[in-house]
This record gives sequence, C-alpha cells and structure tokens, in this order.
Amino acid sequence: MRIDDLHNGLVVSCQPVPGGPMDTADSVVAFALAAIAAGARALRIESLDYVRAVRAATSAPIIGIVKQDRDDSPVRITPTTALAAALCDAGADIVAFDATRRPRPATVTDLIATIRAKGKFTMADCSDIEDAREALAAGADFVGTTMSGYAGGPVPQEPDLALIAAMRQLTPNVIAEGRLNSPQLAAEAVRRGAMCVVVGSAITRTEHVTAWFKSAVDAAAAPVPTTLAIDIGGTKIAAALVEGAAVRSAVTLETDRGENPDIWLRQIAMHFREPGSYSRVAIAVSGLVEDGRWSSLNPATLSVPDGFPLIDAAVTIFGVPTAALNDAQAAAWGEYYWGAGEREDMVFLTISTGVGGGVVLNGRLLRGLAGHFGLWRSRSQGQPLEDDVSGRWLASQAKAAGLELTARGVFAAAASGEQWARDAIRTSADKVAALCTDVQLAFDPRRIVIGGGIGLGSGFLDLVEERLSHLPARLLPTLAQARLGSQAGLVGIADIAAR
Ligand code: BMX
Repeated sequence: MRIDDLHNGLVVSCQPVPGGPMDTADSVVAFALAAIAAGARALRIESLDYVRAVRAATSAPIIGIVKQDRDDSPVRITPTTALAAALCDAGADIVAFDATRRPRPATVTDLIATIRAKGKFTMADCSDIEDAREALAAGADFVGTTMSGYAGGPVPQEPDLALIAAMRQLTPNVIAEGRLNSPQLAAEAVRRGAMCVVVGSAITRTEHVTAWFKSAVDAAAAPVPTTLAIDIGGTKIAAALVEGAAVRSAVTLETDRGENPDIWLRQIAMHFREPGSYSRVAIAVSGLVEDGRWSSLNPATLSVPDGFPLIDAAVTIFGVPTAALNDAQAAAWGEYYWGAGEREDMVFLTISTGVGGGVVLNGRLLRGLAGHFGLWRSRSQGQPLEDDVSGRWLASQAKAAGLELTARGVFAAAASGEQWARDAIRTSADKVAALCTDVQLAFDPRRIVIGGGIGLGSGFLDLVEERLSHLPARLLPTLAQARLGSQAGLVGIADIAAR
C-alpha cells in the first residue's frame, strides 16, 4: 500500500455494535467485501481476529485498531506497543492509535517506532490540533479527527469539520473520521481538505441507523399540538383549531367595534371551552403588534387602546402560551408556506376593511411596520392609501349614492348592474394596481398574492390585472389569488406560533 492509495477515497469502518447480532467475523468480512465492491478504497477494522479474517478475504488496505478498556488509562484505541505489533502481524497496512495527550500506557513515539519497525503506516487518532501537531512531530504518517469530542465533555452532534481544515494546514495526510453520518457531511469533509473520509456507524451499525429512522418516523407520527388561532380584523373576528394547514371548528363573529380587545378575546374563549382541545393560542390582529402589545396604526380601520397588552390578556383568558402578530403579516406567512406563495419570495396584500400586507423574502417574514402598505402616504399626504381603496371606502361610496351598504353589498350592487358600484370597485382596483407596481419595484417578488374580502371579491383581481396589462413584461407583477382565502391569517399565525 502507498499513502497515495487513500487520496480522495472513502474508507468504511466495519465495526458492528459490540455484542450485537452483527458482531461476528462473518458479518465483518461481509461488510468489508460489500464496501469494497461498492467502491470503498480501504477498511477500518477493530480487533486482531477481525483484521485476520478480513485480511484473508481481501487485499484492500486495512486500518487496524484494537479497542481495550483499561484501569490505568482512558486511552482505548490500540493503547500498547504489543497490540500495535500484533495488528501489524495480523495484516493491517496502517495501525491507528489514540494520540490524545492523556495519561497513557505507551508514548506516541514508542507506538510509531513499533509500527514502523514492522514496515507499516501510522495513523494518530487526535482530539484537537495540538494532538495532531505532537503526533506529526513524532513522525505519524496520517492524522485523524477520530477522537474529537471523545476526550472529555459532552459528545457533540456534528462532526468536527473545523479540525479537518486546521489539520490540513499542518499536513495533506488528514483522515476525517467521527460523526460523518451522511453523504453530505462526508463530501463536506473532503471540501475542508481531508485526504480521505472514514464512515462507520452510518454504514455498518444497523442498530444505530435503524434507531435514526425510527425516531424520525416516531416524531412525524406524534400528534401535532393543536393551536387555537384567532384573527381579529376591522370587520370580522375568525377563530379555529388549526394543525398545519388543517382548520376545524371555525367560527366567525362580527367585530363589535364599540367593545375592547378583552371582550373580543372572551367572546372567542366562550366558543372553545372544551378542556385540552388546544395547547397554545395564536392571534393575528389588525394593527401593529410589538413586544406583545397591540396598537392601531389607522384607528379608522380598527381602534384599540394604544399599547394594549395583548399577550398578557390572552394568557390570562386562555391559560396557554400565546403568540401574536399583525393580521396581514400572519396571512402572508400562511400563503407563503401553505398557499399561493409556493414558498418563493412573495408579497401579500389584503384588501379588506383596511389594506394590509406582508413581505416574505428568502424564507423570512419581515416584521414590525414592514408590509403596512395601506398606510403609505399617511405621513406625507395626511390621508392613508387604504382610506380611498378599502372596504370602508367602498361603503362610503355607497353612502354617497344614498345607500347604506357594506363592501359586500357594493359587490352585489355591481353584479346587478349598478354603474356607481362598478365604478367604485374599478377605482379601488386601479389603486391596488398602482400599489402592485410599486411593490414590484420595491421587492421584485416572484408573486404578489392578493387576499381580503375585497381582494377576493368577484372580478376584483381581473380588474387589477387588466389595469397592469400595459406594463412592459419585466415590470409586470405576477398576481395570484390567496389560496387559503379568508383562512390565510389563521393558518399563518398558527404556523408561526408552532415555530
Ligand atoms: C391597517 C392596519 C394594519 C392592517 C390593515 C388591514 C390598523 C388597525 N390596521 O392598515 O395593521 O393589517 O389595516 O386590516 O391600524 P384589516 O382589519 O382590514 O384586516
């Protein structure tokens, strides 16, 4: 064997779980032959018997070790020169040994001298860069990251990729080993500079791999905690039990605008009294939520006491952990993750009592004021944009026509041919189209998803698209209707709370 034989190679460590049903010479030989047949460059084999058995079956390079528990030292991997010599005689090409700076029965120098005298190569299993430095100074042919995480303290989950890179500064003969339990991690070890990569448990410890799969399956099958999701808008309050995107026991109440948030929450609590039917509460509200406090930005859309302690109030009423966020931001997340956003960059617009929005870029929902498009212009020109676009504005147009109608009533009037109603809806759609143009220039999202009672109203999206159709292709936003409809806020806030 030459050192170069290992270059960019995969080494399979065939070490069954000690005492387990695979812990036999036949199994180890079978693992070894299967690994070589599948392209492994070399093998790492534990115990004199198993090295002998594998040597008899293949000429592939073998890194031999013996694990021995001792009273005089924590060093377990090939602790003595006698064992090192015996491994050479059994047929190992490389003998690996613990090279940590702990109390030890044989020095690294003596081990290397013994193995060298037998004409074999040496691999120092190190726990840190200092071990590697000393082992190389003593003449080790290879240094391995094998002992990182196993020389004291809790064993980490991840492999020590940083140690690979650090060792590579000292020598090209770095063998990456330890917790490299996926093809991705093995590849990363090579990118960090490893000469070759040793993979053990993930290939030859059937019990471990089975346990990984079992716990993943168990976790996926475990019941998802149910969330009581509440969406408080300027016109309606919706609530439901939500698991993932599944919504049940939904109720919708009219927002009693003369009342206060405490009463609204208590009204919802009355509908969900079955003990244990949810384990947390998630609330989306019209207005700004920061530090668990809720304030109106446009009291005409919905007026709440400034800085209302929303989370505290909800915890008192429902008695479970509670999360809260702006309604349109919550709906944006719902559509992004479970709906029309398709998990790509998107902006959500709700054309509703007011006009709200949410922005999801690179998988992140922007919080705080981000997305409050309905308030554009409110500081510079006094009048918020939503005041002449929203459902409230449509209702005011009905009033101007001498009628007492809700926004829904205006859509009904338009459907039955009333010209003033058609004009009002078209004017609103034109302004939403202009907003979409600005939003596209601000964020260049993959899609603008439109929801809210007006946004989802019959024909509204078509009018917006018609208005945009003259734009050059590159500037033209891709519009999509909210797929979760009026439940986007409930699904979104529940998902956010679950995270
Ligand atoms: C307003 C503002 C936003 C809200 C949007 C849509 C308040 C009370 N609300 O711009 O926070 O997202 O209206 O609200 O300032 P909705 O009630 O129409 O859903």
